[in-house]
Amino acid sequence: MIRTHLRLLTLILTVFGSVAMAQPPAEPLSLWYRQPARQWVEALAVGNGRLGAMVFGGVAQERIQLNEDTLWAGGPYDPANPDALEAWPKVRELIFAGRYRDAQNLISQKMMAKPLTQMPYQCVGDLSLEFPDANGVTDYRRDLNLDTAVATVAYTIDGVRYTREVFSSPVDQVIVVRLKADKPGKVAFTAGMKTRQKASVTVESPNTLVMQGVNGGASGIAGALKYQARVAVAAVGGRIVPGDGRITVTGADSAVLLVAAATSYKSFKDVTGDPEALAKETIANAGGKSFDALLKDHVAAHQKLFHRVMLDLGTTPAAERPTDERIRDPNKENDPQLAALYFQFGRYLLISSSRPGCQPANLQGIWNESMNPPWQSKYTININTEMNYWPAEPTNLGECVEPLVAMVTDLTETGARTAKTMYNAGGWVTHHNTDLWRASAPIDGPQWGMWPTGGAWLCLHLWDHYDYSRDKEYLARVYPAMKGAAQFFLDTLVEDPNHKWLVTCPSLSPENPHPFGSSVCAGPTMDMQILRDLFTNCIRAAEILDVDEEFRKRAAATRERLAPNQIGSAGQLQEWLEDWDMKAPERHHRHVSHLYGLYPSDQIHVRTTPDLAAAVRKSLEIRGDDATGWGIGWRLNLWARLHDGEHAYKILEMLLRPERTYPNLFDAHPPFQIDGNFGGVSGIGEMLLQSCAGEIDLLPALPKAWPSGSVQGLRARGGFELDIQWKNGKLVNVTVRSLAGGPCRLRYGAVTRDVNLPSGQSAQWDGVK
Ligand code: FUC
Repeated sequence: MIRTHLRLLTLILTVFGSVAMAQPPAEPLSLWYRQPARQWVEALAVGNGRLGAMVFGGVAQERIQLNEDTLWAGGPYDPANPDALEAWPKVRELIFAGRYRDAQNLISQKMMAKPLTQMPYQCVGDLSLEFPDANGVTDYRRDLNLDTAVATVAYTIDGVRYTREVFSSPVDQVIVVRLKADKPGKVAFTAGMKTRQKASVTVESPNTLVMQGVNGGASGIAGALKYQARVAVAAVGGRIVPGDGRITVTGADSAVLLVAAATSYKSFKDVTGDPEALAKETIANAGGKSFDALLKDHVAAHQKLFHRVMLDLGTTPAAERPTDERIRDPNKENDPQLAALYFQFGRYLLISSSRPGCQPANLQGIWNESMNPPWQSKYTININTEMNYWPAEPTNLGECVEPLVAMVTDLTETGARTAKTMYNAGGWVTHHNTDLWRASAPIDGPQWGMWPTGGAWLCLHLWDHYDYSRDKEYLARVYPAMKGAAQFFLDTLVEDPNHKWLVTCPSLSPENPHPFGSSVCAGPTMDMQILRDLFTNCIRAAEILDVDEEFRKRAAATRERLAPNQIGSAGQLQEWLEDWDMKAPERHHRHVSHLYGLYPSDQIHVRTTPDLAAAVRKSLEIRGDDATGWGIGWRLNLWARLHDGEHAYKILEMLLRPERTYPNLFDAHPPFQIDGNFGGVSGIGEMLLQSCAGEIDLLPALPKAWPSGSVQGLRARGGFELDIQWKNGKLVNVTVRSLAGGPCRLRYGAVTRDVNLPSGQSAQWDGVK
């Protein structure tokens, strides 16, 4: 209704005004703008998990910046430092003697990776399209339709309506660009490519641009990859004229460009692929299909995942405005649809950056224009990579976890080498980062890198994928990786002389300095929580698979001896073994690592451990609400888990402000880092449904700002799918469908309902009794 009125108003203004103003796109799940992107964080992202593009939408010149997810610097390498083994006992002695700075210095000299930094994720380059007609533009709009995963640019010049559509097909493995005009013979442009890689651009007559190159080295590791990108141009009507590194089209009715790219990367230890053959074959296959068929297959593959969850938080007139205006000004008008759009945009990003068979979503997903991006756009696994995958299971995108599982499987190999070389331990270990080559040794410097618990945290995702699907064959496949992660700690945990608990050492509470001139310490709270989960999940898995009785006993006995969660003198949850929190130099630190126990874990829960939950609340209050993008994202999930909907909403509003969200809805750390987008999605999900501590909690943190709404298709542990509807702040109805068969307990406030459903069946509840 509101939409119709506004359209009418715009139409009247258009007719009586001098310049035609673009109207909002028909699909409400769209990002849209009235001007081309001037900077990268205004451009629109498309991706098929492997091939990414940023579409700028210029009128005189289109820039389509390209990525391929295996184009990183370097080649296979092993950074584990053999000097570590000898230094390790000494480091432990220094830490237990309270000589933290000395320990840090020794780690710096003897235990860090060689080289000290990992390899950067890089870009392929740009496809540029230059257009002869660019003056007198009216009615300009560019948009990204999240429902179809197509970016569109449209404008009028001299009465001719020009349209440009771009999508990255997961089916045909090409980026497709179609240019058309609503009058015959009006499509004309020159296509070219450029890059900062060591590469050449040539034309293969009659119609193909070929960029051919090699990746660079970094930190002394030589580049070992070849790559190739090909752009095949086809036109209806008109002429295609090949030139020197450029292809010109004139007088066409429409044109379609197919972009393929590949590298020689086969795995972290094998770079013998043939990018030319791959790119050629891909273009040949896609070229055999019509544009309509390419589009239809692309949309179907996207919607198979995207359509599983629908979210309605209400719509106000603010939803008609261009996306950049809504972000710039989110608080002036009540705009609940912006949160729904952000939620679905995050799901769109996960689908577009992490499909089975691809690399996992890195710090920027797959979208990066730089040769040495911030933090190399790697996999930072002391929060960022995990946060990328927080929404995967609850928002019904379980398939998107596959690349992460595959990466963990690789890490069991490289991490076993690191465990042996550095610690002479069994199992496998990964420190706070990894890259395309699955490097697993501590990097950057002891105060960030000397943290052995990254791989153990990743294993939570392996377990969660089982817990949400109850797929036992899958569990059998990933169990060895989980067991290997646990094995490393069974071999390396040490008794702390003070309390006689078993602790990690050396380690740190991610990146947060304690009061003694370092962050290096023994047994930080987060490590203990992660290991408690790891051992618990290994034991559960071994029981389900009926294997490894001895190992189970050992894991259980070790778990009992881990340092417990402790409440400190300020009533806070202690971040370290000792009560150092109030003396630590960075009290408002962005990381909230020790609160892992509340989220993503459920060791701490408002219902089952109220005292510890109150201590988490205290810690959060001390830390403060403001942080980097992902720091805010984590706080959002934590406040939701504390069942404080108003506080969670306040944090969500902070995330949606221009300081934390760019015009193209990418999260601003700043700079762009995709984890905040994903943390935002899971946080919105946690406000509506929580599946933890043995129950499915409905609307546990519903804010007043969303009085009525509905969500369909959220997932819960045990293999359940739920549709929830609420009105005036109260649950109206929930439908729970069982996908795996078995019991669950639904909770709405103080009321619970036990349901036991055979697979494929559903039940309804109104939350009253
Ligand atoms: C961690 C964070 C930084 C940044 C980097 C990629 O080191 O502390 O804020 O997100 O990862």
